Amino acid sequence: MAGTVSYRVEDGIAVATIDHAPVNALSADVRQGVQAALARALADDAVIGLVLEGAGRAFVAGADITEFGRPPVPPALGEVILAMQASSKPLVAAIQGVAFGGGLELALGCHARLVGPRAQLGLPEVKLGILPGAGGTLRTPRLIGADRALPMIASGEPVDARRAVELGLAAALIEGDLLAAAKDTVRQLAAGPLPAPIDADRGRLDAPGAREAFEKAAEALARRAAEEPQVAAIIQSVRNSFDLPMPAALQAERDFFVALRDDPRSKALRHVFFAEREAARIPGQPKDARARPVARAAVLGAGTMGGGIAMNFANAGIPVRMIETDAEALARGQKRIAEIYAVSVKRGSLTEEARAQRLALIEGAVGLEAASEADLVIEAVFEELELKKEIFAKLGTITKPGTVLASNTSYLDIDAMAAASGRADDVLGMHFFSPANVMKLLEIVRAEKTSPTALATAVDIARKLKKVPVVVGVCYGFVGNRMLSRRTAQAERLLLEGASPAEVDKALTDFGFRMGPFAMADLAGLDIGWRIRKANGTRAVVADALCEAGRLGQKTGRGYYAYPEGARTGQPDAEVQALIERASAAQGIARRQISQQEITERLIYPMINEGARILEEGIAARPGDIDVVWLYGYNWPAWKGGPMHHADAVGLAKVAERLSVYAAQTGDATLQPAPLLARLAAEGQGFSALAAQAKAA
Ligand code: TC6
Repeated sequence: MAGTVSYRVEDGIAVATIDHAPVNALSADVRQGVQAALARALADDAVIGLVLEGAGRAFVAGADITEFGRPPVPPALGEVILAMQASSKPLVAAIQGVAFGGGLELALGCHARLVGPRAQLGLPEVKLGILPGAGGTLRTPRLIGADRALPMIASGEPVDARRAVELGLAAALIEGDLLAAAKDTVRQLAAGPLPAPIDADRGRLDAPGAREAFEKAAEALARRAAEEPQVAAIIQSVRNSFDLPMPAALQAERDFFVALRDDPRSKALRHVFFAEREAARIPGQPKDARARPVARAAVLGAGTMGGGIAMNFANAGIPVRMIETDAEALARGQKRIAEIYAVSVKRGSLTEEARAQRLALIEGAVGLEAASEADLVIEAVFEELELKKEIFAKLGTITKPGTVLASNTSYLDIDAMAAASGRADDVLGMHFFSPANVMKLLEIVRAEKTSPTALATAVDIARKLKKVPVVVGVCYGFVGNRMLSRRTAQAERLLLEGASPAEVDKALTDFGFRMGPFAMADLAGLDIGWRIRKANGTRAVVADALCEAGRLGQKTGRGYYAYPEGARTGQPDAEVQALIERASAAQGIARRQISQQEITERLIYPMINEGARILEEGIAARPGDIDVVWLYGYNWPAWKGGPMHHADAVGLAKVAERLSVYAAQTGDATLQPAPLLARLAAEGQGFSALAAQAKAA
């Protein structure tokens, strides 16, 4: 028997323990092990039944996702479950932790399920672009009703132990000795006629009104089903449980599973799953680096960003001081936070009690000295390097030794701030994305002298704030904004060459972004970029002209689009078109019709090219880190896996070839394929080859 499933007999009852760290995923040897344990229990006349349990934190976290890209190794999970259902002796699942996906399906192959207080049961496959492929869409409806099963499978959200019992997924919640209770259940079941397995009767499918209730639940998912193929397949498969005999329904479910698993969209979602976890490993970090505790934090600046950052701490239950230079600015910031929480209460996503608790955790203060007791200070003042250096110099003297000093700058040089502080090892960047209380990405910028302890502290606190941290190096704009600036430049250039703002935006929304760059700029305010360009002495002729004309975006009712009477969706504006045409003429650019394909490639490929430079310079450690930045900081469509994964899916040779064409066409040397991109393309490799190398190292 495989070593990942151990087998023992206690008091005439067999106990099979799945022990396959870290999460007992159902790899081939686990499936073989369960099958062998069952055969052994059946063959032993002294054994009356079998308990299936998981070692460690998880019962079984599901299929082994790493196996999905490889040739299948028997037995398939579905076969194991059918063999379990055919057992002549009772099988009981003792679920102490997560039973997800194939793990829950395995448990549904048993005659009974008992849960411990920390159990979580769920079918999260939808999040990976697939559906439960071993009977989950068919057995869950029989057990708990199709109208309840469908939302559970389509959301992928787990239920806790109590809810699992309420729903009928599990027989009982055991607060005490779970294994002893499971053995008792085996004894009880062995004493009477063996209960029929789930497949043997239609269960709740035949309850009065079951079909109508299911169709109503399906209707509520119509919009998602149109966009996400796995949701459409889930609905159809659950419907099959009414309409098809079990063997045919199982086959149809399996066919859906295989087709979805092999779809590039699921591959992208699986890539994201692993990239996010890989990003948590900090390259070059010594093993003994420990995070310092952060009992209190301070945020400098009560603007939109500072306020959003302070809210993160309050939401995580950590006291935070929000510090301003004058009482008025502080009051404005506090008012804004109170308003945001009030909206959450009104929407029902926050209780009145939680609102009061959170507000109480944010203490307003005036003057930098108020930061002196904090364990972590995050500076979120104006983007002016001199001002920031001054602040860091003061922080270096007034804060306790070991206090982590972070800047939320989007672009500026953290090394310069570190030098000014006089204690560079405590300094790093913590770059939040707007709105800071919502967006999950946190770029953690490791400066030249940042200590492993400071870095570990920042990553640890990021997790406590429920952010997705990605460690990056110092450069202008770090990973996200540096790549974004390439896209922004091309978007502007495309306007001058003949595209309209609406055409550019449509290319990106068709690609899968929720918003195009110009609609986004209008929402954020055009003056942000204008201020940065002025500080850098750079220009963007169309954007600058719009700002000079007072068109600052939605807040002024006019930007790239017109927003009559506070409309939130912009309308094309002839004045903007005329302004762009004048700018083209002034630059001597002949306007032409530009295809959507060219627009899309010219927005996306230069970003990929910049990503290659970022990798080459070591600013990001792995291509997956860049993907995580784009997914969680800029709403890159998850089913396209991030820019670097997308590049691999397209093929680097094609990306390099198109970039060369556009470089020649526009005379823009930055569009020339970056050396790393050119090399990988010539070798027929993808960025994923680098990921594999990084992992091996
Ligand atoms: C399915 O079941 C389909 C069935 C149809 C069959 C026909 N496979 O998240 P963590 C690794 S689809 C392989 O950091 P946590 C993970 O990569 C599957 N590996 O820990 C990481 O490895 P690393 C449906 C997996 O405590 C380590 O485990 N199931 C799998 O915060 C720890 O993970 C799911 O979608 C896996 N299935 O959370 C469940 N799961 O250390 C997905 C985890 O080398 N998993 N790993 O980086 C989860 O939701 C969470 O991992 C968790 C543990 C709640 C199980």
